[in-house]
Amino acid sequence: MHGYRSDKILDRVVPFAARLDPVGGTVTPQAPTQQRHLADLDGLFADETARAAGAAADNRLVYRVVAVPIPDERYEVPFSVTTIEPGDVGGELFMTKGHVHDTPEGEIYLGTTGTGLLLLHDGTRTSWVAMAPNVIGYIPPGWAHRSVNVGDEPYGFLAVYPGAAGHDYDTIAQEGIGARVTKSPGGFAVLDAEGHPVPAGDGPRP
Ligand code: PAN
Ligand code: ZN
Repeated sequence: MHGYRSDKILDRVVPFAARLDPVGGTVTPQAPTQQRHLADLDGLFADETARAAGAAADNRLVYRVVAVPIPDERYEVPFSVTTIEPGDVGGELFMTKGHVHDTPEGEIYLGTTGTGLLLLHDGTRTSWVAMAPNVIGYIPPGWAHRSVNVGDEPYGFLAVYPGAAGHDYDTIAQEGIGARVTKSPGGFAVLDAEGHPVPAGDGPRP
């Protein structure tokens, strides 16, 4: 029995309800939207020449993140909706930058629209899970994660994570995430650095 806590640090956000609009890809109330266009994604795709040409031509929006106004602070549980547009750069499907959490906190994704893929890497092993509306993807502690739109319509998902997680983008930028996802006649292919298919994750192994 610990009783109630009155620490100031626990009083940053008062109780509230948020509303998810899965079609619009928003949550309300919301903080300023983050947008990532081709021009913001230098070095992300294998074909940097095609990325730069696309940025110079129409600079398409690749993805955006709409978050509720909950601070990224210890004890909070921020959440946001990411929408990745359909498309590709030189055959490599539109994706997020991807990151690993600074502290090895896990995370939960809930698919809301379209079809996507949650790509995971722990520095040695690479895995992925197929995402769709009402599918819950689990990101275990310590696994880097990136999302990819593998369909013809926007892929949206709700992400919920511990506020102390922190976001490290440099590790993936320098070392990759173990696989790339490309268009293929069957839909998409998840290939490692040697061009071998990476099998999908086969479920929880507690
Ligand atoms: C997500 C991601 C979001 C955008 O909310 O931050 O999908 O991807 P990048 O952060 O890799 O650009 C999440 O995993 N938060 O921890
Ligand atoms: Zn994350």
